[in-house]
Amino acid sequence: MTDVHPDVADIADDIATMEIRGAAAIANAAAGALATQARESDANSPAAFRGELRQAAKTLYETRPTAVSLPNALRFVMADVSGDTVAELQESAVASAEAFQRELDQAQERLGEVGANRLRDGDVVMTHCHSTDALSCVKAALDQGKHIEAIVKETRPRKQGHITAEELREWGVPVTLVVDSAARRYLDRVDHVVVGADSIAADGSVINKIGTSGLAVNARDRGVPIMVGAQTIKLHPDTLTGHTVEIEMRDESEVLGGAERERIQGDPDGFTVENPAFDVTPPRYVDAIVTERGQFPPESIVVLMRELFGRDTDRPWEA
Ligand code: RUB
Repeated sequence: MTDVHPDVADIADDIATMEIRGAAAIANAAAGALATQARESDANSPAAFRGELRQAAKTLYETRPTAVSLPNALRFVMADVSGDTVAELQESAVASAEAFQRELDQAQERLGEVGANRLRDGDVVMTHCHSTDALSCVKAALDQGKHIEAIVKETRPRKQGHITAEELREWGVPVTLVVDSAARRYLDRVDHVVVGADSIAADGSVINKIGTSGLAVNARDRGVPIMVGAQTIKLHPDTLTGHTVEIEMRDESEVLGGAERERIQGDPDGFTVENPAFDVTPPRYVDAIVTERGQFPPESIVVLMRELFGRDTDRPWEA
């Protein structure tokens, strides 16, 4: 078996441990890692080079299962690798990864402009977790001169809400941080719930950070519209053929700290901790999915998915 470059192994480790997190950042890092693998390769034949690249992609693929942006990124980059010599293959892999990364940035900027059109001057948004796609909508609204305020859910257990709060404060947005269980109480002050997505299924279901579905149900109950900012790289092509999206289960240590664990586990019989990282919000709770191709009601996202992915769900890291 070929070894992956140590820098690629480090990036895979950073993704698995969430040093690098969020679907877009994971896709960007995975593409960058493939470029590193290609650039640093000392393969002595095109076949050996392709084997190394496959192994690198497999290592990256196996880090986290829910954000489809990761396999989509690997697929996109590897689809465009061509050449008859190792040098040609290296050059084309690096160019393909860089093109992918450029498109990722541009898509986020474009979807931000679309999402910003839904926000009015003076609106209050509620956020969950930390999504660069969702935040790009807020940023674009600010750039349009709108005043926006934010109620930011903490997002247990990893508290990615703190990252969101920090970023919004840097942009001058007044922020109120609340614990997750306070969300419903604050919804009557909110004009839009704005979240991101790790994957979007063919039926328009949105897979995002655990707690999104409860927030969406509450928001619907309160009549607050829910907008999902998601680049098309978040569309999950396997769901076109009936596959479901795997929900990552993370370690219980994220939920229970050392002292808490000792106290509760004084009587460990029948005691378990479950820590699902994501949940599924059915399409009926979502008002709009905002992409770089425009906004879509969730039920029609399948049209875009077919157009962009067709039956292209191959797994080049397994070839
Ligand atoms: C992050 C999360 C984000 C999406 C979208 O989960 O659920 O809402 O990944 O983010 P985690 P982005 O912190 O477990 O990776 O819009 O930046 O792609």
